[in-house]
Amino acid sequence: MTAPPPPRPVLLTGASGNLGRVLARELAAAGWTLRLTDIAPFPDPLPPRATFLRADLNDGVALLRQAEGCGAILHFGGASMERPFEEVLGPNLRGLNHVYEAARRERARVVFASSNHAIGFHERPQAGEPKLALDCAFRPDGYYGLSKAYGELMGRLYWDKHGVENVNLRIGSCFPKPTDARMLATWLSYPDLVHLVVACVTAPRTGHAVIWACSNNPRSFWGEDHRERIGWTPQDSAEAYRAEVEGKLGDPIAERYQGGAYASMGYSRAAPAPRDPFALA
Ligand code: 15L
Repeated sequence: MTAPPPPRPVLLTGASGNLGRVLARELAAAGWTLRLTDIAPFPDPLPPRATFLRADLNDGVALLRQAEGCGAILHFGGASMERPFEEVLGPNLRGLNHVYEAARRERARVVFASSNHAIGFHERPQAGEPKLALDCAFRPDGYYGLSKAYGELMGRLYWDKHGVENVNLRIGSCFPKPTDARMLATWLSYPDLVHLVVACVTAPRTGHAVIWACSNNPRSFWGEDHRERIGWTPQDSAEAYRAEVEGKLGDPIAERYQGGAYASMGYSRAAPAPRDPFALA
């Protein structure tokens, strides 16, 4: 990483989760001063210059205190997969508002871990069809995806009304390596994630931006986005793992939609939906 550390500390929510731990380790190694927080204990030795506070995202006062003096908030906390509505509500909706209120007070930039599940009920593009555009409709594939759509819209609101800059990362599948055929499109490597977050924080101006956060995968479902604004070019590609995973398919509903298994989870239509989203079937 070449960019110098940001001048003000950076708050990272969800620090004890898989992506939080990667970011905490790598950003601290790059000389960043981090304030870490999570509802779960931090499982690793505390990196240099970092502090950790165990707190619930529902606790707005704790979040405001943690954010004091910070120049950016990396919001990776909250439910990170499909959960019942009541379990999503507190951390992902109320908690998100606490993050944005803290950002407004500190004039901090928010980097929000959104998800492909905000648009998971878009069909996968077939050969020759265009990739999904950034301004496509939100088509969440569950309560988790719905909370991510809400999070992106809150970013839109806080930029329009309060000038709080925010970058919304529609993360595909961020794991050490792809584990099924869908991830040939959606995989985001850990190094590409770290460079993306660095670019989000160090870019001179972002406004309200949205990024399709996957590696340089030729089979990606997604088209253009705001990456030029932040100066990010992913370096890895899922194609290197094609032979390992291309036979690993899901059920027909999962294979039809971009969100994969999240789309088929609890699916109760009597017949599959028509391809035209406006058809009444
Ligand atoms: C996500 O948003 C989840 O956090 C992650 O666990 C994966 O399920 C990923 O999406 C995915 O779509 O593969």
